[in-house]
Amino acid sequence: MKKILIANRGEIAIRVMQTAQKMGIKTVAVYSEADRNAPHVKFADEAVCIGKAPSNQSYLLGSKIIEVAKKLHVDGIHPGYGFLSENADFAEEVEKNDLIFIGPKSRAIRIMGSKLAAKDAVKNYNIPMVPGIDEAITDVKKAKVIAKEIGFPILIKASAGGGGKGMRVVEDEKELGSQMERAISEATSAFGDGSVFIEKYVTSPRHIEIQVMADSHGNILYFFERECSIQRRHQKVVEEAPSSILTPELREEMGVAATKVAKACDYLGAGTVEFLMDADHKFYFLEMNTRLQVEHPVTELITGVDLVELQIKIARGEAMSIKQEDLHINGHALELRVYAEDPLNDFLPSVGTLETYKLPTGKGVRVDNGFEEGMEVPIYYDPMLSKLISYGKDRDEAIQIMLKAIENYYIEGVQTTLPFGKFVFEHEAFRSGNFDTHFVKNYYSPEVLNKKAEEEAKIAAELAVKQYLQDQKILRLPTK
Ligand code: MV4
Repeated sequence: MKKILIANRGEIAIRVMQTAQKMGIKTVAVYSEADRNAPHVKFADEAVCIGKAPSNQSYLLGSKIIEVAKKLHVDGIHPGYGFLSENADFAEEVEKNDLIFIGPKSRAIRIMGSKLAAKDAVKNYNIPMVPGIDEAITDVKKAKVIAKEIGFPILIKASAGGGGKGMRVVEDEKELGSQMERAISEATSAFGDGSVFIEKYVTSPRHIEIQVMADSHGNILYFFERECSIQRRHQKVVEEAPSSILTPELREEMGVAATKVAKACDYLGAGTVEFLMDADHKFYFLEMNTRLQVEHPVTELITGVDLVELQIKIARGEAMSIKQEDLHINGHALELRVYAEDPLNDFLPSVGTLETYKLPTGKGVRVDNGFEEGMEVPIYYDPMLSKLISYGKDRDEAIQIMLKAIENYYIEGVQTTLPFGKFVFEHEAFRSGNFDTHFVKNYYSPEVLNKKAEEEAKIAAELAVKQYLQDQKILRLPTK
């Protein structure tokens, strides 16, 4: 592979290009009219404008991107995350045009894109699953029988669902009929597929996912877990590796289960197997994400492996040279997603120009960034500015480094999730490791953030007064 095209923008496009560069591979960026001066365009060896700002007229135009790739004699396409990364038709089209899709085969993408197909694929592999059914259901009477068997509360899920869309918690039998109707109509309008199924509702789960890598020679490795329970409305905000609640035994059990899921769909490349973990530390397979994930850096830091490099080698047909026994967890890593969103105003996108934009640096600090000072934050795309990542010898050190890095990250012109991150990393529940997916809902409100800011301002003011009085004393000395 001599040249690859990155079908993405922002930090992930740059992240992928950095590794390509390191491997001596030339890079091609694609961009929309809104991204003409974006850092990912400047970073690439070549760059081609593919359309107007809205993503359905640019970054989602699969055929256009393939056309560019062929014209520039590209060997492979890296899709990043989001956009076309989990589009099975695109992956197939790429291969049909004699280009390499740096990712799994379209068949695996298709299977894992449907929760029911995924359940079906893994059913002979002895993977722990939440009690429930593995086929679409429309008959309320049947649903009632099943729900009683499973026991309330139950959860209705859309097979084609993602990001919590089409999910309905049902507390008791009399709500079941109406909730099922709603779930089916929501799924139909959102995904064009009204298939829903029923699972036992795990009330206070943690979200723990396993990174896997599979090559074309039959090797499948797991790169341990990421804890992603700190999320807000299905949007992750803080991730870490390792999880503070896994024992070595549990870690191995989940790792092996994850590799079996990969095997079940004949997986290739980087993938993530999501599990729920209940209060008794029992884990259940949820779904598999068939892409490189936003939070992959925390895994890179604790394993010392460049996952993008491995993706590219696998796509070239190489066998992984590492063995499972070679992989170990070293230290602890945290990630904060820095969004241009206002934590004091319901996390609404905060648009504007980055008047000041200075990244923190130092030992144990990594920033995967897609922006620079003076740039506007486009309204057309996900408002994530960067990922602030810290690495320490243990969790406490990683938290300290993260807090310092937040303090040394200077952004003016837009509101960001930096203060929210500070709130999380200072919170007792986070520090103790005793939290679940309800963390944000349970502990966060704009008031607590305001109150904290007020207290800190007060302390700062007191310190300033003290210093002033000190200075006065010193100044007076000579006149004595
Ligand atoms: C669940 C669950 C509880 N019980 N399934 C949310 C999105 C989709 N990936 C699956 N999700 C959940 N499935 C059962 N049987 C709770 C969630 C859930 C969740 C999962 C992971 C991270 C954050 C979450 C927030 C709310 C609900």
